[in-house]
Amino acid sequence: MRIELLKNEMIKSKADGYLISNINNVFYFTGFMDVSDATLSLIIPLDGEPTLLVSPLSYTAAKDNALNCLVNVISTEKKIIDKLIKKIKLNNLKKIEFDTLPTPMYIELIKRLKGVKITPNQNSIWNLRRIKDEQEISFLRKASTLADIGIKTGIQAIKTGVKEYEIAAEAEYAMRLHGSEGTAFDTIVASGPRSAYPHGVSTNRVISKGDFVILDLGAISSGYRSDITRTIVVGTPTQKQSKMLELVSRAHQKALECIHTDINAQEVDANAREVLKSEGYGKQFLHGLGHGVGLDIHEPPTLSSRSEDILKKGNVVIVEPGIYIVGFGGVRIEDTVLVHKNYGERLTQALYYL
Ligand SMILES: [Mn+2]
Repeated sequence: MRIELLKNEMIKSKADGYLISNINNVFYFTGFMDVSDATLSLIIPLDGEPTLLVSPLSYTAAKDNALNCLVNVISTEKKIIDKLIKKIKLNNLKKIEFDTLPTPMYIELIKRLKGVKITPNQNSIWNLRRIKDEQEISFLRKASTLADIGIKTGIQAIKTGVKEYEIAAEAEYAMRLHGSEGTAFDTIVASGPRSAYPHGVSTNRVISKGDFVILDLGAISSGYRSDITRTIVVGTPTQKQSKMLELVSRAHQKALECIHTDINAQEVDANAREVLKSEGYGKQFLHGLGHGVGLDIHEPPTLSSRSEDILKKGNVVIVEPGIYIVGFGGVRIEDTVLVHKNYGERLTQALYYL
């Protein structure tokens, strides 16, 4: 079914073949997930059966799990290229599109396939992947529930004297215990002045009274990723801290209220940004409002001031406004959100303040 939809995209761009090397794309079209550093290739001729080329170590798993394609075992990268060239010639393909290719492979293909046009076209696949179907939405719901468990557990572990990585460990363990296939990305526990780093990772810094603590994490379910951030203050917040928390939650709420089908992503960003700007914190909101999520943690559509995307029913996006003050600290509130016709539904549901 998904392969047929990709073939429709190929017809639109006048391609007669599509070459996939990204493991998440292979999973999307065949249901087979290879290891993250796998060299593999799925070739889809417009007329003809798709063939998946995998390494000997992945062969049995691919045979058992890959649907809608033949599976061939290929022992080296050189042999993948030889086999691809054979298939391309056999099917007489003249315009092949691809998602991504290792540079040596691309150069080799160009060199040996004179007269064949080989061009990147990721949009064909993103046009499909950016709209989630019912099954994908159920996996994203599960991943979001697991992230809620992680955030609650992590927040309970926050107290003075504890190290950031200990909080990350507790949160990750809880998600794993409830069935997460891993973490959606490296868990961030950024405390004190480090909370002003938007990508703060987790260090051995010891939590102390008065710290902001940003906890940003995600889970994986059936390959699909979730993302949530909560910020807390250890002890009683100062007036400035309370103000920052309140503003960011208002910006977050504002974004959720305006999300619906056919709104420009740019407008959602602008609405949330305006809340922070109006109180003098516009410059401290360092990044875009958010991005799509699914098998990858960053996908289209993008919610930012430069985005040309338009939201559609079935998009799943991250909404993550924040304020970052160098040397002082930061606040971010983030949820994974499903776009409906008339509203945005929070799939991650932990309370803003716990
Ligand atoms: Mn996040």
